[in-house]
Amino acid sequence: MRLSRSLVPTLKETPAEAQIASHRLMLRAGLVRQTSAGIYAWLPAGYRVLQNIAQIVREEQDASGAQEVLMPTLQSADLWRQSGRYDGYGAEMLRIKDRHDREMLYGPTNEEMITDLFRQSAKSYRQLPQNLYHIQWKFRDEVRPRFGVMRGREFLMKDAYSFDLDQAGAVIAYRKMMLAYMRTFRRLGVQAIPMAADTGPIGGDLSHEFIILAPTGESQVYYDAAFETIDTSPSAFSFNSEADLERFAALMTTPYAATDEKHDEAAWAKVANKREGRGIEVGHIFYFGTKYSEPMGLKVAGPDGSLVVPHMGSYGIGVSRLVGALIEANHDDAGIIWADAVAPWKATILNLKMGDATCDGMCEDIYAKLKGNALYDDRDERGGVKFNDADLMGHPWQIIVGPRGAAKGMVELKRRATGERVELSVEDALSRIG
Ligand code: 5CA
Repeated sequence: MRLSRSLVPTLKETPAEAQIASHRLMLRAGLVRQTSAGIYAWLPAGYRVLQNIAQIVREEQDASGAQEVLMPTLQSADLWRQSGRYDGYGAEMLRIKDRHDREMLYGPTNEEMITDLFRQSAKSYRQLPQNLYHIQWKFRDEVRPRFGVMRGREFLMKDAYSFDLDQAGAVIAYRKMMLAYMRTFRRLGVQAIPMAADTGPIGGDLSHEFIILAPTGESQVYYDAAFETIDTSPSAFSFNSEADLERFAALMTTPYAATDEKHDEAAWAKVANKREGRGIEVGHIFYFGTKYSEPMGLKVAGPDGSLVVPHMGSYGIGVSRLVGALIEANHDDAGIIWADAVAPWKATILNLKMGDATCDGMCEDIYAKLKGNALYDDRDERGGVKFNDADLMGHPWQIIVGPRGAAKGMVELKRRATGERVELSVEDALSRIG
């Protein structure tokens, strides 16, 4: 993209309404704009990051064997009456009436809808197990939406729902998701810690939150350094081996890990390699047995012909929250530091002398070679402005083209994360970027 013709409205001033670094930086780097309290429009750079994160989440869900679907945002109140959650959900649920006075709601989560879809077509135990997920907008009328996209009212979630014949099967599904989550967060470039959690309105008796470490996170977390060295790669654990999954789950749930509220000083004292930090909840997984399948009448024919009520779990990742959380985890005084895997563009090209035939020619050449993976700063601005905006926006690589270097066929390549700058030929710079 050419910056001169893009809607990337960077701000020099710090917006007064933003209390935390990621919110400030998301506004300053032109990623999002608030349209109503807790509701955001995603501008081109922000939307690219959101899609990159969603794509990594999708690939790891698919690798675990889950199937992608897309359910609507609007749901019928009747379905929620069947599960018994409609009245209890309270003011967080946005309730709507259509022109026929039918009660609808903007989905805060999809347990009811997926259970309904599944009961319409699953008839036999032979169709189990299955896991279905979607990446869809949710609405929760939070009392105090804050911190930008981290606690919004409308937000993008990946939610998966597993169906198994019995509890033993559901536990395997749960472990698969835990493994998929660890791989997802690793690819996003952050350390995630699974922590035993309360189940809240989703219900059930087995639940883990996934907390990623970020110096400005909302909660204080205490954990065993063992988490940092667990190899979660496909060579270490296979989704198809129950023994692997059991070994993995033990590695993930045995070492000490707790947030403030559940911290146990006595147990903590026994941890050899203590780690402490701040954390942000970016995922939450639940096993809740027949909490929805039973009241909603989901039954399949079991192996002996009698009807069986499937056991279910649900598994969420806050996709839009992750954009803020990744910035909390990786930024400095100058701005965002994107990991290569999620950056809106791999590189930015800074033309320090627009109108200079050599600089312009070299920039156009690099821009064409990077095939859509670069943001070309072709604005008629001073170098200082371009440097500051490039640091603010956090592109992993900056290719700096000035008249002196260009005359020799050289550019400067800067790595945002380290600040390292080297002078290279165009060819060498492009091969470094890869
Ligand atoms: N049905 C279950 C699992 S699919 C569920 O809804 N779980 S949840 O309530 O824990 O939400 C899943 C994830 O969505 C959370 O871990 C969090 O990362 C994200 N999330 C929840 N509320 C918000 C919010 N108000 N703004 C942004 N992200 C949110």
